[in-house]
Amino acid sequence: MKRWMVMACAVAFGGAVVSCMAADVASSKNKPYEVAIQNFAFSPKTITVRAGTRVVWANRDEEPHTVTSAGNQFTSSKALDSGDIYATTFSKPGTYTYYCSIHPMMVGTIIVQ
Ligand SMILES: [Cu+2]
Repeated sequence: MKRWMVMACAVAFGGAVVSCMAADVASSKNKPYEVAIQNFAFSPKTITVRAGTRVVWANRDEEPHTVTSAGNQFTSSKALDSGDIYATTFSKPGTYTYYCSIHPMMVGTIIVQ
């Protein structure tokens, strides 16, 4: 059972290492959705998820970045150092835009259905 969960995580995230995910996958019918922060961009830049989905950002750059909600639509992160992860759950449908407060050119959108 445990091995199956680990494999499911690897498939869901394309092999990316997200250490905290096994429990979330097991306890939620909505799988967490990972957004990579790399090369001074959020990737994918725009995602569409179901209400109740946990979105996980992973800073894969060598620079610090933030996940800052435009208009305080959701709780923003603190500065994420290289390798840090930030996650929050989107429970209400809507369009959520965010940016990096250190590099405001970095923007992303989460569409919650
Ligand atoms: Cu940044």
